[in-house]
Amino acid sequence: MTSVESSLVADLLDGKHRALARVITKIENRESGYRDIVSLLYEHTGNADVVGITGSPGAGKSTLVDKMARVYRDRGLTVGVVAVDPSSPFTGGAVLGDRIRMASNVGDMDVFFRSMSARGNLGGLSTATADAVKALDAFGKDKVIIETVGAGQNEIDIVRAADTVAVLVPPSSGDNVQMLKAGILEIGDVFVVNKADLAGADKTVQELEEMIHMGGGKMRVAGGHHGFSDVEVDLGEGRAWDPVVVETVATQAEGVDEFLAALEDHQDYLDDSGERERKARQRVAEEIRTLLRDDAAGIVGDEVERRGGIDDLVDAVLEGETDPYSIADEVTGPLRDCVDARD
Ligand SMILES: Nc1nc2c(ncn2[C@@H]2O[C@H](COP(=O)(O)OP(=O)(O)O)[C@@H](O)[C@H]2O)c(=O)[nH]1
Ligand SMILES: [Mg+2]
Repeated sequence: MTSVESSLVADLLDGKHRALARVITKIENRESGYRDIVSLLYEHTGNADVVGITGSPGAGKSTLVDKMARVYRDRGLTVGVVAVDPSSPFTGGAVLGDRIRMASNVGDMDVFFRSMSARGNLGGLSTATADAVKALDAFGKDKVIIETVGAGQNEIDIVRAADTVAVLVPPSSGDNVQMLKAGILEIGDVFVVNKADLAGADKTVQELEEMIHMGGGKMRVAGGHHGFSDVEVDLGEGRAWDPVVVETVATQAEGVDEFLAALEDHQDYLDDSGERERKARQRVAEEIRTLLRDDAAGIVGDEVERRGGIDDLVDAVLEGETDPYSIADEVTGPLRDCVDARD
Protein backbone atom coordinates (compact mmCIF):
# COMPACT_ATOMS: atom_id res chain seq x y z
CA MET A 1 0.00 0.00 0.00
CA THR A 2 1.20 3.47 -0.82
CA SER A 3 1.16 6.45 1.49
CA VAL A 4 -1.44 7.98 -0.85
CA GLU A 5 -3.93 5.32 0.17
CA SER A 6 -3.23 5.44 3.87
CA SER A 7 -3.42 9.23 3.98
CA LEU A 8 -6.67 9.10 1.98
CA VAL A 9 -8.08 6.71 4.56
CA ALA A 10 -6.82 8.90 7.40
CA ASP A 11 -8.49 11.94 5.83
CA LEU A 12 -11.77 10.05 5.35
CA LEU A 13 -11.78 8.90 8.96
CA ASP A 14 -10.97 12.46 9.91
CA GLY A 15 -14.25 13.61 8.36
CA LYS A 16 -12.97 15.12 5.11
CA HIS A 17 -15.71 14.86 2.46
CA ARG A 18 -13.23 15.31 -0.37
CA ALA A 19 -11.43 12.15 0.73
CA LEU A 20 -14.76 10.33 0.98
CA ALA A 21 -15.61 11.34 -2.58
CA ARG A 22 -12.19 10.22 -3.86
CA VAL A 23 -12.45 6.89 -2.10
CA ILE A 24 -15.86 6.20 -3.65
CA THR A 25 -14.50 7.12 -7.08
CA LYS A 26 -11.64 4.66 -6.60
CA ILE A 27 -14.15 2.00 -5.53
CA GLU A 28 -16.42 2.71 -8.48
CA ASN A 29 -13.58 2.57 -11.00
CA ARG A 30 -11.76 -0.30 -9.28
CA GLU A 31 -8.66 1.86 -9.28
CA SER A 32 -5.50 0.21 -8.05
CA GLY A 33 -5.29 0.42 -4.30
CA TYR A 34 -9.05 0.42 -3.73
CA ARG A 35 -8.94 -2.98 -2.07
CA ASP A 36 -6.36 -1.85 0.46
CA ILE A 37 -8.55 1.16 1.20
CA VAL A 38 -11.70 -0.89 1.79
CA SER A 39 -9.66 -3.29 3.86
CA LEU A 40 -8.45 -0.43 6.10
CA LEU A 41 -11.96 0.99 6.41
CA TYR A 42 -13.53 -2.31 7.38
CA GLU A 43 -12.89 -2.17 11.10
CA HIS A 44 -14.58 1.24 11.23
CA THR A 45 -17.85 -0.01 9.75
CA GLY A 46 -20.98 -1.40 11.34
CA ASN A 47 -22.39 1.74 12.93
CA ALA A 48 -24.65 3.17 10.24
CA ASP A 49 -28.29 2.25 9.67
CA VAL A 50 -28.45 1.23 6.03
CA VAL A 51 -31.74 1.57 4.17
CA GLY A 52 -32.37 0.51 0.57
CA ILE A 53 -34.99 2.34 -1.49
CA THR A 54 -36.06 0.70 -4.70
CA GLY A 55 -38.88 0.78 -7.23
CA SER A 56 -39.54 1.54 -10.86
CA PRO A 57 -38.17 4.68 -12.55
CA GLY A 58 -40.34 7.69 -11.76
CA ALA A 59 -41.87 6.15 -8.64
CA GLY A 60 -40.57 9.09 -6.62
CA LYS A 61 -37.51 7.54 -4.98
CA SER A 62 -35.24 10.55 -5.30
CA THR A 63 -37.96 12.91 -4.10
CA LEU A 64 -38.63 10.72 -1.07
CA VAL A 65 -34.93 10.29 -0.30
CA ASP A 66 -34.50 14.08 -0.31
CA LYS A 67 -37.33 14.44 2.19
CA MET A 68 -35.99 11.62 4.36
CA ALA A 69 -32.57 13.25 4.40
CA ARG A 70 -34.11 16.54 5.45
CA VAL A 71 -35.93 14.95 8.40
CA TYR A 72 -32.79 13.13 9.49
CA ARG A 73 -30.82 16.37 9.32
CA ASP A 74 -33.47 18.09 11.43
CA ARG A 75 -32.91 15.36 13.98
CA GLY A 76 -29.21 16.12 13.97
CA LEU A 77 -28.22 12.97 12.12
CA THR A 78 -25.74 12.80 9.24
CA VAL A 79 -26.77 11.15 5.98
CA GLY A 80 -25.05 9.49 3.04
CA VAL A 81 -26.92 8.61 -0.14
CA VAL A 82 -25.71 6.31 -2.90
CA ALA A 83 -27.93 6.43 -5.98
CA VAL A 84 -27.31 3.40 -8.17
CA ASP A 85 -28.53 2.98 -11.70
CA PRO A 86 -27.79 -0.49 -13.03
CA SER A 87 -29.53 0.30 -16.32
CA SER A 88 -27.14 3.04 -17.40
CA PRO A 89 -23.69 1.74 -18.26
CA PHE A 90 -22.33 5.27 -18.60
CA THR A 91 -23.00 8.45 -16.76
CA GLY A 92 -26.05 10.09 -18.23
CA GLY A 93 -29.80 10.42 -18.04
CA ALA A 94 -31.17 9.69 -14.60
CA VAL A 95 -27.74 9.58 -13.06
CA LEU A 96 -26.93 13.04 -14.36
CA GLY A 97 -30.11 14.22 -12.65
CA ASP A 98 -28.80 12.84 -9.39
CA ARG A 99 -25.47 14.58 -9.85
CA ILE A 100 -27.29 17.86 -10.35
CA ARG A 101 -29.35 17.15 -7.27
CA MET A 102 -26.19 16.49 -5.35
CA ALA A 103 -24.83 19.87 -6.41
CA SER A 104 -28.10 21.56 -5.48
CA ASN A 105 -28.04 20.28 -1.95
CA VAL A 106 -27.41 23.76 -0.54
CA GLY A 107 -23.89 22.97 0.59
CA ASP A 108 -25.06 20.84 3.47
CA MET A 109 -22.28 18.28 3.36
CA ASP A 110 -23.86 16.34 6.17
CA VAL A 111 -26.07 15.02 3.41
CA PHE A 112 -23.57 13.46 1.05
CA PHE A 113 -25.03 12.38 -2.31
CA ARG A 114 -23.23 10.17 -4.72
CA SER A 115 -24.42 8.38 -7.84
CA MET A 116 -22.91 5.24 -9.28
CA SER A 117 -23.47 3.52 -12.61
CA ALA A 118 -22.61 0.15 -14.02
CA ARG A 119 -19.60 1.20 -16.14
CA GLY A 120 -20.22 -1.85 -18.25
CA ASN A 121 -19.63 -4.11 -15.28
CA LEU A 122 -23.04 -5.11 -13.97
CA GLY A 123 -21.69 -8.01 -11.96
CA GLY A 124 -19.40 -5.76 -9.97
CA LEU A 125 -21.95 -3.07 -9.29
CA SER A 126 -23.40 -4.66 -6.19
CA THR A 127 -19.91 -5.17 -4.75
CA ALA A 128 -18.98 -1.57 -5.55
CA THR A 129 -22.20 -0.33 -3.96
CA ALA A 130 -21.57 -2.35 -0.82
CA ASP A 131 -18.03 -0.94 -0.65
CA ALA A 132 -19.29 2.63 -1.12
CA VAL A 133 -21.72 2.03 1.74
CA LYS A 134 -18.76 0.88 3.86
CA ALA A 135 -16.93 4.12 3.05
CA LEU A 136 -19.94 6.18 4.20
CA ASP A 137 -20.34 4.03 7.28
CA ALA A 138 -16.66 4.30 8.22
CA PHE A 139 -16.83 8.05 7.61
CA GLY A 140 -19.41 8.12 10.38
CA LYS A 141 -22.67 8.84 8.56
CA ASP A 142 -25.53 7.87 10.87
CA LYS A 143 -27.91 6.98 8.06
CA VAL A 144 -26.92 5.53 4.71
CA ILE A 145 -29.53 5.32 1.96
CA ILE A 146 -29.09 3.25 -1.19
CA GLU A 147 -31.44 4.39 -3.96
CA THR A 148 -31.65 2.05 -6.90
CA VAL A 149 -33.69 1.68 -10.07
CA GLY A 150 -33.98 -1.32 -12.28
CA ALA A 151 -35.56 -4.64 -11.66
CA GLY A 152 -34.61 -8.20 -11.16
CA GLN A 153 -31.47 -9.73 -9.82
CA ASN A 154 -29.25 -6.63 -10.05
CA GLU A 155 -31.62 -4.63 -7.95
CA ILE A 156 -31.89 -7.41 -5.40
CA ASP A 157 -28.12 -7.82 -5.19
CA ILE A 158 -27.66 -4.09 -4.73
CA VAL A 159 -30.16 -3.65 -1.91
CA ARG A 160 -28.72 -6.65 -0.14
CA ALA A 161 -26.19 -4.25 1.35
CA ALA A 162 -29.10 -2.65 3.25
CA ASP A 163 -30.51 -3.73 6.60
CA THR A 164 -33.98 -2.54 5.68
CA VAL A 165 -35.49 -2.37 2.21
CA ALA A 166 -38.32 -0.07 1.18
CA VAL A 167 -40.09 -0.67 -2.13
CA LEU A 168 -41.94 2.23 -3.76
CA VAL A 169 -45.12 1.37 -5.59
CA PRO A 170 -47.06 4.01 -7.52
CA PRO A 171 -50.85 3.90 -7.26
CA SER A 172 -52.45 2.41 -10.34
CA SER A 173 -54.41 -0.43 -11.79
CA GLY A 174 -54.00 -3.87 -10.33
CA ASP A 175 -51.49 -4.84 -13.01
CA ASN A 176 -48.60 -3.14 -11.30
CA VAL A 177 -49.04 -4.85 -8.00
CA GLN A 178 -49.34 -8.19 -9.74
CA MET A 179 -46.04 -7.55 -11.48
CA LEU A 180 -44.35 -7.01 -8.15
CA LYS A 181 -44.64 -10.65 -7.36
CA ALA A 182 -41.43 -11.46 -9.18
CA GLY A 183 -38.81 -11.05 -6.51
CA ILE A 184 -39.78 -7.65 -5.17
CA LEU A 185 -42.33 -8.85 -2.67
CA GLU A 186 -39.67 -10.97 -1.00
CA ILE A 187 -37.15 -8.15 -0.57
CA GLY A 188 -39.51 -5.45 0.73
CA ASP A 189 -39.61 -4.85 4.50
CA VAL A 190 -41.66 -1.70 4.03
CA PHE A 191 -43.85 -0.92 1.01
CA VAL A 192 -44.44 2.71 0.18
CA VAL A 193 -47.40 3.70 -1.93
CA ASN A 194 -45.98 7.06 -2.99
CA LYS A 195 -47.96 9.62 -5.00
CA ALA A 196 -50.85 8.98 -2.64
CA ASP A 197 -52.30 12.25 -3.94
CA LEU A 198 -53.17 10.43 -7.16
CA ALA A 199 -56.22 8.25 -7.70
CA GLY A 200 -56.01 4.59 -6.81
CA ALA A 201 -53.63 4.83 -3.85
CA ASP A 202 -55.99 3.22 -1.34
CA LYS A 203 -56.73 0.39 -3.71
CA THR A 204 -53.01 -0.20 -4.21
CA VAL A 205 -52.44 -0.24 -0.45
CA GLN A 206 -55.22 -2.78 -0.08
CA GLU A 207 -53.82 -4.97 -2.84
CA LEU A 208 -50.37 -4.89 -1.31
CA GLU A 209 -51.73 -5.79 2.11
CA GLU A 210 -53.60 -8.70 0.61
CA MET A 211 -50.59 -9.92 -1.24
CA ILE A 212 -48.34 -9.69 1.81
CA HIS A 213 -50.81 -11.55 3.98
CA MET A 214 -51.51 -14.09 1.31
CA GLY A 215 -48.10 -15.47 2.07
CA GLY A 216 -45.37 -13.24 0.65
CA GLY A 217 -44.04 -12.14 4.01
CA LYS A 218 -44.72 -15.36 5.84
CA MET A 219 -43.24 -17.43 3.09
CA ARG A 220 -40.03 -15.43 3.27
CA VAL A 221 -39.53 -15.90 7.00
CA ALA A 222 -40.53 -19.54 6.82
CA GLY A 223 -37.79 -19.91 4.22
CA GLY A 224 -39.66 -22.59 2.31
CA HIS A 225 -41.45 -22.88 -0.99
CA HIS A 226 -44.57 -24.29 0.54
CA GLY A 227 -46.37 -24.72 3.78
CA PHE A 228 -46.50 -21.11 4.96
CA SER A 229 -49.43 -20.33 7.18
CA ASP A 230 -51.08 -17.47 8.99
CA VAL A 231 -49.48 -18.23 12.32
CA GLU A 232 -46.47 -16.23 13.44
CA VAL A 233 -43.31 -18.01 12.42
CA ASP A 234 -40.99 -18.35 15.36
CA LEU A 235 -37.39 -17.72 14.35
CA GLY A 236 -36.15 -18.99 17.66
CA GLU A 237 -35.22 -15.70 19.23
CA GLY A 238 -38.08 -13.49 18.17
CA ARG A 239 -41.07 -12.87 16.04
CA ALA A 240 -41.23 -12.75 12.30
CA TRP A 241 -41.44 -9.40 10.55
CA ASP A 242 -44.66 -8.60 8.76
CA PRO A 243 -43.97 -6.14 5.93
CA VAL A 244 -45.64 -2.78 6.50
CA VAL A 245 -47.43 -0.67 3.90
CA VAL A 246 -47.36 3.14 4.19
CA GLU A 247 -48.66 5.96 2.00
CA THR A 248 -46.61 9.04 1.13
CA VAL A 249 -46.79 12.16 -1.00
CA ALA A 250 -43.06 12.71 -1.35
CA THR A 251 -43.42 16.03 -3.14
CA GLN A 252 -45.29 17.42 -0.10
CA ALA A 253 -43.27 15.47 2.50
CA GLU A 254 -46.56 13.89 3.60
CA GLY A 255 -46.32 10.56 5.37
CA VAL A 256 -42.54 10.79 5.69
CA ASP A 257 -42.61 10.61 9.50
CA GLU A 258 -44.81 7.50 9.35
CA PHE A 259 -42.47 6.00 6.78
CA LEU A 260 -39.41 6.67 8.94
CA ALA A 261 -41.23 5.21 11.95
CA ALA A 262 -41.86 2.02 9.96
CA LEU A 263 -38.16 1.85 9.09
CA GLU A 264 -37.29 2.26 12.77
CA ASP A 265 -39.72 -0.49 13.75
CA HIS A 266 -37.94 -2.77 11.33
CA GLN A 267 -34.53 -1.81 12.73
CA ASP A 268 -35.82 -2.63 16.23
CA TYR A 269 -37.13 -5.92 14.96
CA LEU A 270 -33.69 -6.72 13.50
CA ASP A 271 -32.08 -6.14 16.90
CA ASP A 272 -34.72 -7.89 19.00
CA SER A 273 -35.01 -10.98 16.82
CA GLY A 274 -31.31 -11.57 16.27
CA GLU A 275 -31.99 -11.10 12.58
CA ARG A 276 -29.44 -8.28 12.27
CA GLU A 277 -26.68 -10.59 13.34
CA ARG A 278 -27.90 -13.37 11.07
CA LYS A 279 -28.02 -10.97 8.13
CA ALA A 280 -24.55 -9.65 8.92
CA ARG A 281 -23.13 -13.18 8.98
CA GLN A 282 -24.81 -13.97 5.68
CA ARG A 283 -23.50 -10.75 4.13
CA VAL A 284 -19.92 -11.35 5.23
CA ALA A 285 -20.03 -14.95 4.01
CA GLU A 286 -21.30 -13.78 0.64
CA GLU A 287 -18.63 -11.09 0.51
CA ILE A 288 -15.87 -13.59 1.19
CA ARG A 289 -17.26 -15.98 -1.41
CA THR A 290 -17.52 -13.25 -4.03
CA LEU A 291 -13.96 -12.06 -3.45
CA LEU A 292 -12.59 -15.59 -3.54
CA ARG A 293 -14.48 -16.37 -6.71
CA ASP A 294 -13.25 -13.18 -8.41
CA ASP A 295 -9.68 -13.63 -7.23
CA ALA A 296 -9.55 -17.29 -8.21
CA ALA A 297 -11.02 -16.43 -11.62
CA GLY A 298 -8.34 -13.75 -12.00
CA ILE A 299 -5.51 -16.16 -11.23
CA VAL A 300 -6.90 -18.77 -13.61
CA GLY A 301 -7.47 -16.10 -16.28
CA ASP A 302 -3.80 -15.11 -16.07
CA GLU A 303 -2.77 -18.72 -16.48
CA VAL A 304 -5.00 -19.05 -19.56
CA GLU A 305 -3.28 -16.00 -21.05
CA ARG A 306 0.10 -17.56 -20.34
CA ARG A 307 -1.03 -20.57 -22.34
CA GLY A 308 -1.82 -18.44 -25.38
CA GLY A 309 -5.33 -17.32 -24.51
CA ILE A 310 -8.77 -18.84 -24.71
CA ASP A 311 -8.88 -18.86 -28.54
CA ASP A 312 -5.88 -21.18 -28.80
CA LEU A 313 -7.48 -23.51 -26.29
CA VAL A 314 -10.75 -23.48 -28.22
CA ASP A 315 -8.86 -24.28 -31.44
CA ALA A 316 -7.22 -27.23 -29.72
CA VAL A 317 -10.62 -28.58 -28.66
CA LEU A 318 -12.22 -28.04 -32.06
CA GLU A 319 -9.30 -29.80 -33.75
CA GLY A 320 -9.88 -32.81 -31.54
CA GLU A 321 -6.58 -32.52 -29.69
CA THR A 322 -8.10 -32.14 -26.27
CA ASP A 323 -11.36 -31.33 -24.48
CA PRO A 324 -12.60 -28.67 -22.03
CA TYR A 325 -12.32 -30.98 -19.00
CA SER A 326 -8.71 -31.82 -19.72
CA ILE A 327 -7.91 -28.14 -20.20
CA ALA A 328 -9.57 -27.23 -16.89
CA ASP A 329 -7.54 -29.95 -15.14
CA GLU A 330 -4.32 -28.73 -16.74
CA VAL A 331 -4.89 -25.08 -15.93
CA THR A 332 -5.97 -25.59 -12.34
CA GLY A 333 -3.66 -28.58 -11.65
CA PRO A 334 -0.66 -26.48 -10.54
CA LEU A 335 -2.89 -24.44 -8.25
CA ARG A 336 -4.29 -27.55 -6.67
CA ASP A 337 -0.79 -28.98 -6.21
CA CYS A 338 0.26 -25.77 -4.51
CA VAL A 339 -2.66 -25.88 -2.10
CA ASP A 340 -2.18 -29.60 -1.39
CA ALA A 341 1.55 -29.11 -0.72
CA ARG A 342 0.74 -26.75 2.14
CA ASP A 343 -0.95 -29.43 4.24
N1 LIG B 1 -48.05 13.69 -7.74
C1 LIG B 1 -46.91 13.29 -7.18
N2 LIG B 1 -45.76 13.32 -7.89
C2 LIG B 1 -44.63 12.90 -7.28
C3 LIG B 1 -44.62 12.44 -5.95
N3 LIG B 1 -43.35 12.08 -5.64
C4 LIG B 1 -42.61 12.32 -6.73
N4 LIG B 1 -43.36 12.83 -7.73
C5 LIG B 1 -42.92 13.23 -9.07
O1 LIG B 1 -42.60 12.07 -9.82
C6 LIG B 1 -41.51 12.36 -10.72
C7 LIG B 1 -40.40 11.34 -10.52
O2 LIG B 1 -39.83 11.52 -9.24
P1 LIG B 1 -38.38 11.02 -8.87
O3 LIG B 1 -38.20 11.28 -7.42
O4 LIG B 1 -37.35 11.56 -9.78
O5 LIG B 1 -38.53 9.45 -9.14
P2 LIG B 1 -37.43 8.28 -9.17
O6 LIG B 1 -37.13 8.01 -10.59
O7 LIG B 1 -38.10 7.11 -8.53
O8 LIG B 1 -36.24 8.76 -8.39
C8 LIG B 1 -41.08 13.78 -10.42
O9 LIG B 1 -41.67 14.62 -11.39
C9 LIG B 1 -41.64 14.05 -9.05
O10 LIG B 1 -41.92 15.41 -8.82
C10 LIG B 1 -45.86 12.42 -5.23
O11 LIG B 1 -45.93 12.00 -4.07
N5 LIG B 1 -46.96 12.85 -5.90
MG1 LIG C 1 -34.16 8.85 -8.90
